[in-house]
Amino acid sequence: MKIAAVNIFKYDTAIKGKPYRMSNTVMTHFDTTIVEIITDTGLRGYGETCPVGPVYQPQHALGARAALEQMGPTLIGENPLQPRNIYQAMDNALNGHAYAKAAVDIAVWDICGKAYGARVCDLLGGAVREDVPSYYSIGVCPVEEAVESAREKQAEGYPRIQVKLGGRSLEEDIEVLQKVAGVIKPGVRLAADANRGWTLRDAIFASSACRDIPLILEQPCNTYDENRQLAGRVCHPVYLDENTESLNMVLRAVAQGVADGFGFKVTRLGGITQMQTVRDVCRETGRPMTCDDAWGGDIIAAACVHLGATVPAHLCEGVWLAAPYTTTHYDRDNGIAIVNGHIKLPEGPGLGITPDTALFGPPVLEFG
Ligand code: 0XW
Ligand code: MG
Repeated sequence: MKIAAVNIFKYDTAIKGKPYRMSNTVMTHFDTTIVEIITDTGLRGYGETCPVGPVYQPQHALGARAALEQMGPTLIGENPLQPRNIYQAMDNALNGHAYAKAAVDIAVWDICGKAYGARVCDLLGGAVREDVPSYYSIGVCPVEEAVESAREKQAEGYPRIQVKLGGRSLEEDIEVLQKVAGVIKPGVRLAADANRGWTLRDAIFASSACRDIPLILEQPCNTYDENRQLAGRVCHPVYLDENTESLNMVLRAVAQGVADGFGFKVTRLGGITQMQTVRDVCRETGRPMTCDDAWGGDIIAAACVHLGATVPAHLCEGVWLAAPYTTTHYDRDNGIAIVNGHIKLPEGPGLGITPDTALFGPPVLEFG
């Protein structure tokens, strides 16, 4: 089988309800990039990358499309049933830009599943559950709103609540954490995510003020070195998110004891091929992990759910989806949804969804 054509689409997804606020950015809509790979047998596979604006992380939408423009021609004629070789072809064409390569990689795994008549999760070693736990992320907001949202989302069945912090006074962050913790039900997990917004001082103060609350601190400070300096100075486990841009960073964070767990983004790490390895590193080293992406529609959601379904239960901290915050499904009949805080694995083959490309308008780039 050979890749005969590659189409790249750009699509703007609106946010439902209020803007989504994090320590360093406020989002009202998202610019996502979709990759369609067409094979010489007529099979089509879909991938997506949506770095949630240009500030959350160094990866951004314009960069993704520029990288895909650079790599597109070299994909033509390659065998899509060989994800590692496709990765090598991309690496030969462009250094870095894993988040753009991820969209191609996801599309290639979709094709593999369709060609072999298997679900992506089964190609990844097999699902350990069909109903994958999700978690709800409460944006930076006033304390009453955060408490109400935490109550509501637990009542809906979410087994984990993530509270966004940072970008305002530390006193307000601490109050939000303490009040939200006051309504967390037994068995529900709590994550405090400052999205790089805290100084070392803030993280140490906040952790000490909340020392009796069972929570994890997600990406409290900006740089890897700052987060490294938290070791032994905070009362809570520290998870890395934004700093994990490659398998090498994950290995380093584990070896140096910087990360007790991870909030992973599939595309930032380079796609399904890379996440499979990272998942196995976490299994070997006992690091809990999430299988999320920064944003995106049904294609990314499907990739995250297939991966999340293969993470051992004691390490699976959930799969975050943008679905509750957006209005559109690319696959109207079979879109990925959260019900009772959990996500049903789509039935295959491949990713198990069929995007309606008419939604995206004409491709912005075409190869082949
Ligand atoms: C909650 N998320 C998975 C969605 C936003 O893009 C940020 C991210 C995170 O955990 O940082
Ligand atoms: Mg995070």
